[in-house]
Amino acid sequence: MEPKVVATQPFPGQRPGTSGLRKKVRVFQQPGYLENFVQAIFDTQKELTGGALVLGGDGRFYNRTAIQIILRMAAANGVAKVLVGRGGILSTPAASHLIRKYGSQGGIVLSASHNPGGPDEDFGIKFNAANGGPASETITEAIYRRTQNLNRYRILDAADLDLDTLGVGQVGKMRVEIMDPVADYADLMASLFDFEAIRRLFASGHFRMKLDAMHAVTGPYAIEILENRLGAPGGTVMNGIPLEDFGGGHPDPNLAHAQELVALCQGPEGLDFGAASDGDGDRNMILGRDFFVTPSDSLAVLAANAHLVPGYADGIVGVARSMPTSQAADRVAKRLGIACYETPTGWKFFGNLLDAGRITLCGEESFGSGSDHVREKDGLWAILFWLNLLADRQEAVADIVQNHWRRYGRNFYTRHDYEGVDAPAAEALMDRLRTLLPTLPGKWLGDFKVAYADDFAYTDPVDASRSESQGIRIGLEGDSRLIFRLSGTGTQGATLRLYLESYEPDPTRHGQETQEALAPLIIIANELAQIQTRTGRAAPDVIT
Ligand code: VG1
Ligand code: CO
Repeated sequence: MEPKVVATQPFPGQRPGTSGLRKKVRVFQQPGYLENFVQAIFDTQKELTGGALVLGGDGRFYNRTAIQIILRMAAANGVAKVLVGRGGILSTPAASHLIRKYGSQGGIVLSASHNPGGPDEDFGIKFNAANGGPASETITEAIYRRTQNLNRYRILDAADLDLDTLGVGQVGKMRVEIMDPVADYADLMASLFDFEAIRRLFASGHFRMKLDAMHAVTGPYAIEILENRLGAPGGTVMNGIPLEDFGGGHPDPNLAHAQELVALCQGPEGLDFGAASDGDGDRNMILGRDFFVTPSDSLAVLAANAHLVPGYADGIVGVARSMPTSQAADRVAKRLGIACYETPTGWKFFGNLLDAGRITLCGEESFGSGSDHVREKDGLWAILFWLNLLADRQEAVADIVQNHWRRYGRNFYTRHDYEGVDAPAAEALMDRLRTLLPTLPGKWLGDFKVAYADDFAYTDPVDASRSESQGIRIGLEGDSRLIFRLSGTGTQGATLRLYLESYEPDPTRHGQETQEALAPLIIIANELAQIQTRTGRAAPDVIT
């Protein structure tokens, strides 16, 4: 069977964003659109020729079609072996683990993460490198440049492969292994956490939890680990069957989109622990009874308690957080005497720090946390980490966090998202803020004096690569911050993200409601950026 060479033309706009290329399904369905991007991966990532590739996705609409296309293209481009999750399913963290465990030269993960799925919704594709992590900006730029001058792609004329039966198959000369998507990942989790203690917690009968898999990829992983291996009662995992349209929902684990779970955690009869994960299984939300743990606090609590978990019993070497993530973790790092890094938004910026052994834990305010066990954020890992802490400390979620605040102070934190904003208006808002920056230091904004103001730029301490324009950062005296960024994952218009943080050392003031505590900063930020006049929005679409 000879590879076919198909003539094609470049499509504009195939530059990967914060996490891969994300577009409407209809865009991906245009003849050649997916093919061009995949060919650009093969053209630039030469080690895939003759090498091994991991392939899978979050099960959303178009996942199976895309996998068949990529298999035929991989064969035509000389890939020797592809490892595919059964049914085309692989969570993002599981894909990262498989790349590392089997020493493959990279992986292709099909997902638009927390964006909705279905024929009129979103699809996405991202390339992960041999370390298991999202491709660096150097790689994504090379892929993008290649998409701009591509005039042919290679594909094999082969029949569809059965993706649902475990075992070894062939596409042309290429070997394809259909693997259990869960087993290796579940073993990895068992090697990190105290499964005995968690099993006892479930067996005690005093502990009630639910995990909302949001009809996304985490379902099979959570059922195997929580219900089969840890003995949690059947039904602990809700919405556990992956659906192509996520049941019509928005697989985004936050207070706005996981309302059923939130309700189950409320009131005197509320669950002790609630957790949720996103489309591709790399995000997590943590809830206690009547209590929401902000992802920034979660990272800080995990760092402060890591020694209680077998996989981290020897301590952690350092932590990193994305720039907009609250500074709660910094305080823990300081107390532990370990390094703390501030990186641009997106997991790809943690890869070098993890590879170089400079950090053990890292996280983002956007419901992401993870460690050096893989090179992606990992939703179920974070949930198991919390379960391990609950089993060990025998305290409620709220008590663990409130005790943490008493020890370290509380970083009040919120993010306001203005979605689907007119893109030029959003750009203009950011441009104007950029020109204001030099005038801000020393100035008073309401009752706050500006300590520093910059357009965040990052020099990777390992390879010295430079990333500019990663968000407007305004630091106020007393450790408060206002941050403005445009999303790099949306598929419609622009999304303006406003991140607000203030620090409160006084325990008698830790009980305030977050939006109230941050109200003065919210007003200042809105006035400074002229959000209402420039976007036409009186209020954010989503508050987390
Ligand atoms: C968002 C989050 C970012 C996260 C990214 C991918 O990006 O803010 O922290 O890494 O999504 O997460 P942006 O550019 O829209 O702000 V996932 O779970 O969607 O792969
Ligand atoms: Co995700």
